[in-house]
Amino acid sequence: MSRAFCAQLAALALLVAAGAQGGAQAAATVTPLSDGGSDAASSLVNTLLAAQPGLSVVAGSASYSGQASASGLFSNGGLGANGLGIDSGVVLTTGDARFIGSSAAFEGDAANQTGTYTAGVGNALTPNTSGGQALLSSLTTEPTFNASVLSFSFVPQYARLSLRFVFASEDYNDLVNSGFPTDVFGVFVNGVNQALLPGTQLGISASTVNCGGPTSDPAGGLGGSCSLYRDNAPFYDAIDTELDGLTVVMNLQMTVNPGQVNTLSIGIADTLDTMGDSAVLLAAGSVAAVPEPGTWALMLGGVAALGVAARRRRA
Ligand SMILES: [Ca+2]
Ligand SMILES: [Ca+2]
Ligand SMILES: [Ca+2]
Repeated sequence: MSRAFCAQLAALALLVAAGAQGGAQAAATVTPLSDGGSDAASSLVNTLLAAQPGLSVVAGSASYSGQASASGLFSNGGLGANGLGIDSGVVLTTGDARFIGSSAAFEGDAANQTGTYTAGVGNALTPNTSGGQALLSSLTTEPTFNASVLSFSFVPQYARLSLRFVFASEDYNDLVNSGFPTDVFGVFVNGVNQALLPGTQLGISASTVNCGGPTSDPAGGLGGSCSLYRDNAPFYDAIDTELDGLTVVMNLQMTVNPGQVNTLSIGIADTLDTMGDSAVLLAAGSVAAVPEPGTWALMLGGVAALGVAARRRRA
């Protein structure tokens, strides 16, 4: 190995280390669904399930409704200051899923573009032509379009189901406080949306999670939601994604019926028109049925007691 090549390797190692510490970081990599069939839906569901999910998926129940290119798997999302907050998992969008991986260069609608960009992933995207969907339409008085919905049925051992996600949208900040409707997103347990702004009955969207919009006090934001919001205004490149605004990582805890068949549907849709796409990032391994808090306390008490016993053995 030549000395010059060694120096190049060392420089590369330094660059990699800088990236790992939250400096420069490549955008997320997206693998869109090859088709919208049941095998593809199962692969998404299996990605979401924890190693010990505390539930059994009903065989053949996984289904995906929407355009194949709108959803898929992602990796390298990034956990640092300019990352998405979730490193890998499932992405559902109202456009072409790959648009989340481009840099924040476009204010407009990359996936339903009509023009050609000078460079970048925007030129390779597939326009989304899928329609709306009833579950998502239940969240708005407006018509829905480009809906992407992943569903499956399961029998949980416990009464609570967990899911970690980040909602993100090109509706930020143009439509916030504008009077125009924003895109809808829901996590439905047996048909009822559980993805609500904490302490409210409001669904999570650009309208409900923000720090005020173009025409309002920047210190605003509904119900203190500003603390849940990460701004990514175009051209500033604060976060390495095309999406103009994101929620922080949301830890959803949902009530389910233990020992019975439940259905989970996770979906997102454009409202009013197909423009200004939105996305939801679902964390790999974050779906699990978990015991009630009281049971957790007992389990943790048990773990602590084991720790004490171990220390006594070592002493
Ligand atoms: Ca954008
Ligand atoms: Ca769209
Ligand atoms: Ca939209």
